[in-house]
Parts: sequence; C-alpha cells; structure tokens
Amino acid sequence: MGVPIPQSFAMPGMLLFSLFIFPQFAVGGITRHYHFDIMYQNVSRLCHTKHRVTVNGQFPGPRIVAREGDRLLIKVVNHVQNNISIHWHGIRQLRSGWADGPAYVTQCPIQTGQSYVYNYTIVGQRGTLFWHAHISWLRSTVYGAIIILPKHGAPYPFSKPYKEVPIIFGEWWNADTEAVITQALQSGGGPNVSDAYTMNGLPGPLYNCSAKDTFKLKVKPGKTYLLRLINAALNDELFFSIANHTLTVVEVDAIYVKPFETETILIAPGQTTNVLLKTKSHYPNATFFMNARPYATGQGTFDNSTVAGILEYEAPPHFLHSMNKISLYKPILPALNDTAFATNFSNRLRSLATSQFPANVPHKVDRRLFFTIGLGTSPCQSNQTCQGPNGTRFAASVNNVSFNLPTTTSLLQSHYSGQSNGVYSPNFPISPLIPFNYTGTPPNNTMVSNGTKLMVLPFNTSVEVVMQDTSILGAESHPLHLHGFNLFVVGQGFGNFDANKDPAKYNLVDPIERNTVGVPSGGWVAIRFLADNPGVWFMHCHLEVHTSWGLKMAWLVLDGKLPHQKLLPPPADLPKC
Ligand SMILES: *[C@@H]1O[C@H](CO)[C@@H](O)[C@H](O)[C@H]1NC(C)=O
Ligand SMILES: *[C@@H]1O[C@H](CO)[C@@H](O)[C@H](O)[C@H]1NC(C)=O
Ligand SMILES: *[C@@H]1O[C@H](CO)[C@@H](O)[C@H](O)[C@H]1NC(C)=O
Ligand SMILES: *[C@@H]1O[C@H](CO)[C@@H](O)[C@H](O)[C@H]1NC(C)=O
Ligand SMILES: *[C@@H]1O[C@H](CO)[C@@H](O)[C@H](O)[C@H]1NC(C)=O
Ligand SMILES: *[C@@H]1O[C@H](CO)[C@@H](O)[C@H](O)[C@H]1NC(C)=O
Ligand SMILES: *[C@@H]1O[C@H](CO)[C@@H](O)[C@H](O)[C@H]1NC(C)=O
Ligand SMILES: *[C@@H]1O[C@H](CO)[C@@H](O)[C@H](O)[C@H]1NC(C)=O
Ligand SMILES: *[C@@H]1O[C@H](CO)[C@@H](O)[C@H](O)[C@H]1NC(C)=O
Ligand SMILES: *[C@@H]1O[C@H](CO)[C@@H](O)[C@H](O)[C@H]1NC(C)=O
Ligand SMILES: *[C@@H]1O[C@H](CO)[C@@H](O)[C@H](O)[C@H]1NC(C)=O
Ligand SMILES: *[C@@H]1O[C@H](CO)[C@@H](O)[C@H](O)[C@H]1NC(C)=O
Ligand SMILES: [Cu+2]
Repeated sequence: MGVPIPQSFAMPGMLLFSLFIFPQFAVGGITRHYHFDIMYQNVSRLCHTKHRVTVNGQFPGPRIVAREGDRLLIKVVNHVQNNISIHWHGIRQLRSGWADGPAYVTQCPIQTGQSYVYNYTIVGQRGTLFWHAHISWLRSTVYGAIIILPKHGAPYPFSKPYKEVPIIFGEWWNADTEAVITQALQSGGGPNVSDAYTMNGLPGPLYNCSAKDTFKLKVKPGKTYLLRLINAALNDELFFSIANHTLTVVEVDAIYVKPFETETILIAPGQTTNVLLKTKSHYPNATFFMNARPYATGQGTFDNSTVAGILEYEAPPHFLHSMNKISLYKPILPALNDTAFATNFSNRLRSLATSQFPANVPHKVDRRLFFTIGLGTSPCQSNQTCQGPNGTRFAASVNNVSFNLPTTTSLLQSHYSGQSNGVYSPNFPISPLIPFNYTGTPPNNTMVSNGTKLMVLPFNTSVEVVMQDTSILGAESHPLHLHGFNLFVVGQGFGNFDANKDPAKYNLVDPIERNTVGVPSGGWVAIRFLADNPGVWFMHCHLEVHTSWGLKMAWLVLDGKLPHQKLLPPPADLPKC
C-alpha cells in the first residue's frame, strides 16, 4: 500500500494545509494509491439542493498530494448512470497516454458499474495542477486539486511559505449541466449560463441565500501564504484580487515563473497560478474580500456575477469583543471586458529560466502550422428550427474543421491497434484552406466543415503553431489546452499574424511554459513544443461550450525508434466501448 495523504481541505472552515511528513525513502518516488468512487451526492447551494455527480461524495472532490517522481494509482469506480472519465490536467503522461483520460480520445468511458485504474508517474513536474471529468459537462462538479510537491529536500525557488492554501474556482449551476448542453446541442443555440461562481465550492455572500457558504481564509499577521489558485470553471476566465493586498505570482501550470507583483491575476479555465500572499505586519482590525469575476470578450451572454471569499486576520485577544464591528474592504476588479489588462498580465509572465529550471524552448522548428481558432455555424436539419445565428446551429472549429469524436472506440486505441480506417484520417490541415482577413469583416459564409482529422507528427518533431483568433460571430479570447505537453508562448499580438514581421519579435529566452494559453481576442499567439511524447493528444478550447461546438483537434505523435521512445501497451483494464 502507498502512504495515506491527509484530506484536511475537504471541509469548509478547515482551511490550513498541513504538510505531510514524507518518508525518507522517497528518493526515486513512491507509489500513492487513491480511490475515487463516482457517486451521487446531494449538494446544497443558493437555497437549492441538487443531486450531483461527485467523487467520494465531496464537492469539490478530493485533493491529490504527491511529490515529483511519485507514481499514482487511482482507482475510479463508476456508481452513477453517466459514463465517466477523468483527466489529470497538465500531467505530461510520458509514454502513459492511456491514463490521460479524455473520453473517446485516449479511452472509452468508464461505464456504470465499471472501474479503471489510472496509472502514471509524475516526471519533471512540481506545482499545482488539477483533475476533472473529461466527458460532456460533468466536470462542473467532478474536479479537484493536484498538488505536486518538489522532491524530498528540494526547496522552492522562493522563500518557504508559512502555510499553503489551495483555492479552486468553479461554477455552481442550479440546472443540471448535462441537460443544459444536451438541450443546447439539440436546439443549436447558446447554452444557459451558471448561477454563481465558487471558491472551494462556496459562492460567498454576494449571492442570495449563500452567506453561510463562504470560503474564509484565516491568517496570522506577518506571514507568507502560498495560494494555489486553480480555475475549474466551465466557461469563464476569471479576474481575482484580494482587497488591500498585493499578490506575487511565482508559478503557473506547474512551472516556476520570474516572480512579479500584481493586485489582480487573470486565470482561464484550465490554468493554475501560485501566488504568495504576504499578510500585513500588524493586525489590521479589518477583513478583506477576495473576489473573482469574469473576463469576457464574446458576444453571448455570460454569468457576470462575483464570488467573494473572506480573508480574516486572527485578532489579538483584546480585539475579540469588537470582531463584528471591524471594517470590510472590497477589491476593485478590472472591467468585464478589460483586454488591455489581460494583455499586460500575460506579457508579464516569464519562465524562471535558470540552470536548475531551464526554459527548453525549441530553437529550430521542423513543422510550422497556422490554425484559425473561432466560431462558425453548421446547418440546421431541414425540418427543424434552430436557435443559432439566422436559424443555423452554433459551431466552432480549428482551421474550419469542427471536430467529431469517435463514438465506438478511442482515437488512441484505434491508432494502437492499427484500425484507424473509418475512425480518423491523418490529414488535419496545416493552414486554413481559404485564407481571409481573420480579424477583419468576416466572410458571409460562416459554415464550418466537420470531421475527425489528426495532425500526425514523427517522434521528436519540433512544432510551431500560430493560433489565430477569427472575428466570425465576434472575436473572442479562447484558452487553448494541449494535452501531453507543455507549450512555450513565444509570441502574441493583435490583428492578423504577419509571418514576415512577427517572428522577429519572438521571445526564445524566457517565454512562459504552460499547458493552457489564451488566444487573444482579435489576435494571435505563437507556441512551440517538442513532440517527444508518443500517443494521441487532444488540443481544445477549455471553454466547455466551445469544445462542445467542435473547437478541438488531436495530434498523433508516433513512436520513436528506441525502446524508451514508444508508447507502453494499454493496461488490461482499459475500458471498452
Ligand atoms: C438526496 O435527496 C433526495 C431527496 O431528499 C433523497 O431521496 C436521496 O436519497 C438523497 N440522495 C443522496 C445520495 O443522499
Ligand atoms: C503501472 O504501470 C507500470 C508501467 O507500465 C507497470 O509496471 C505497473 O505494473 C502498473 N501498475 C499497475 C498496478 O497496473
Ligand atoms: C484598504 O484600502 C483602502 C483603499 O485604498 C484604504 O482606504 C484603506 O485604508 C485600506 N485599509 C487597510 C486596513 O489597509
Ligand atoms: C449582469 O448581467 C445582467 C443581465 O444581463 C445585467 O442586468 C447586469 O447589469 C449585469 N451586471 C454587471 C455588473 O455587469
Ligand atoms: C476596529 O474598527 C472598528 C470600525 O472601524 C471600530 O469601531 C473599533 O473600535 C476598532 N477596534 C479597535 C479595538 O480598535
Ligand atoms: C467594455 O464595455 C464597456 C461597457 O460595457 C464599453 O463601453 C466598452 O467600449 C467596452 N470595451 C471594449 C474594449 O470592448
Ligand atoms: C425530422 O424528420 C425526420 C425524418 O422525416 C424525423 O425522423 C424527425 O423526427 C424529424 N425531426 C423533427 C424535429 O421534427
Ligand atoms: C444573418 O443574416 C443577416 C442578414 O441576411 C446577415 O447580415 C448576417 O451576416 C447573417 N449572420 C450570420 C451569422 O450568418
Ligand atoms: C483586415 O481588416 C482590418 C479591420 O477591418 C483592416 O484594418 C485591415 O486592413 C484588413 N487587412 C487586410 C490585409 O485586408
Ligand atoms: C458574399 O461574399 C462574396 C465574396 O466576398 C460576395 O461576392 C457576395 O456578394 C457576398 N454575398 C452576400 C449575400 O453578401
Ligand atoms: C458534417 O458535415 C456533413 C457534410 O460533410 C454534413 O452533412 C453534416 O450535417 C455535418 N454535421 C454537423 C454536425 O454539422
Ligand atoms: C456510455 O458509453 C458507451 C460506449 O461508448 C455507449 O455505448 C453508451 O451509450 C454510453 N452510455 C451513456 C449513458 O451515455
Ligand atoms: Cu473557446
């Protein structure tokens, strides 16, 4: 058996993260066992009690704590009516693609009554990541933190915090999200939006009937806290700020960054951000709101509400009598559409790029690709009335291909067994078939094509992709998530990418390395990665509504020649369709 990990964060109110004492024999990593029962639980928020799919009855789900180098064996048992699969978001899954989790990409779903053991080792990564359901919209309640501590004895590249506190943002829906997306895909219209944002599952006092469900962080004066922020929301990028406190960003997506100070951070779904919070040196006789609300650029409606948590200082004894009289401060967050803030914030993110934590950005490029990222339409069935633009259905695409997942196998299984005929074709377009002014007046034909096309890469190909937002149905920021790799963000800009001028401005010294990058609204981002991990790797917008509309594609990275460059065989319990 592995070593038990304390689940001290499961209950609101039990906020302080107790560091586990790890055994000394952890040099090469140890094996840690977790058990995830996918089960219904009644969850009460905003005066509604809802029957929801959860892990182990917890919302948010259990926290995984491990060290770099450890192996994880997570047994997932499905006790609900829905199919399920779990993705370990940001874990590189070197040669263990069978454990990545996106349904119909690397595995068939775990069906009712079945189980599957996710088996993988954490190699060369430390920091904050998270896990979530990767099928339909079940991740609305099925998610939790992954905390990867450095190897035993390896310090952080910043002073040791007094306490560590995971804060995971999510959305609370009074409606059943499975019904919401099913209905939207049937009607072709935009889906409903959430009723609240949450911080560790709690909406906080700015909603009706929610004051008791408030996340409180109790702190001591003069200490440094490491907040491990995670955005697990379905459809919204979030600004986050704590009144009267400055945050120092030290890590994103489990990569150390050059520390910088900011009042507010921006965090897209799929991203994680570690910040240091230095508390005031003396008891301030005040409490402080910690608020998050969206950054939204699209044309559609969105949940524009605000989740608030409370930063509460432990009062010295003689202050206790006046606790109910102390002042309360609120942070000022950027405007909902503050793209200037978003741009400035993302430009400040730089890899630490030291000899110990180098930025191994590819300097030579084997494949240069250009992908348009954006919305579009698809036809309505002839006898139906659709609620998308002009009676069509909403769609979304990469290079005008709206991606269809297989339904009777997974892409990885079909590749591995050599039976890809009729499942996928290896011809994902390297650039748009019909170039246009991507950020100018959109073409009058907004219809997308659809298909299951993969981009095939020989082992160790060094890839550059320019992802260009389009103005079709409105420019919009899209957080693109790449499975199986980290990507380096070597450049970004507004308008159309200029292949003659823009590459000269690339940062190949200390570009930020991460697993989810925002394609700027009305702009482009250039990324690079080395395809050194054989398997089938999903890439998709982490706004769940866009993924549902087809803003997704997959890479097929072939085996290398050497034995350690090959995908391992599938585990015996890999689910069948
Ligand atoms: C949830 O509540 C309903 C209605 O009160 C009850 O019938 C059901 O057994 C509860 N389910 C769980 C998993 O607690
Ligand atoms: C996990 O995967 C490793 C590497 O393939 C394998 O050696 C080991 O037996 C697996 N463990 C279990 C419990 O399946
Ligand atoms: C908090 O910030 C406000 C606005 O800047 C300021 O007026 C107030 O004095 C600050 N309070 C504390 C306790 O820092
Ligand atoms: C949020 O959206 C609602 C409904 O569209 C609108 O009435 C309200 O003014 C908006 N609130 C903010 C803060 O923008
Ligand atoms: C704390 O602040 C409140 C309101 O600002 C004030 O009424 C109270 O007297 C203060 N308490 C102390 C002990 O200073
Ligand atoms: C942001 O929204 C405000 C009001 O809602 C509007 O006046 C402003 O033009 C918008 N800014 C951008 C950059 O879209
Ligand atoms: C559309 O027509 C098909 C074939 O005639 C029929 O099976 C289907 O139920 C119809 N759909 C609607 C929404 O009326
Ligand atoms: C809808 O139709 C109007 C009028 O024909 C046109 O101006 C507009 O571009 C169309 N929108 C889409 C998304 O096709
Ligand atoms: C693309 O459209 C934008 C906005 O209308 C315009 O400023 C730009 O000149 C156009 N670019 C080209 C190459 O036509
Ligand atoms: C659609 O665009 C084409 C090419 O730009 C143009 O020739 C055609 O007139 C447009 N059709 C409409 C209905 O605007
Ligand atoms: C996919 O494309 C085909 C034509 O290739 C079309 O008939 C079908 O309606 C499209 N499906 C969707 C969901 O758009
Ligand atoms: C679960 O997945 C299997 C295999 O893809 C499929 O046949 C079945 O219809 C799915 N069941 C549900 C409830 O979605
Ligand atoms: Cu998107």
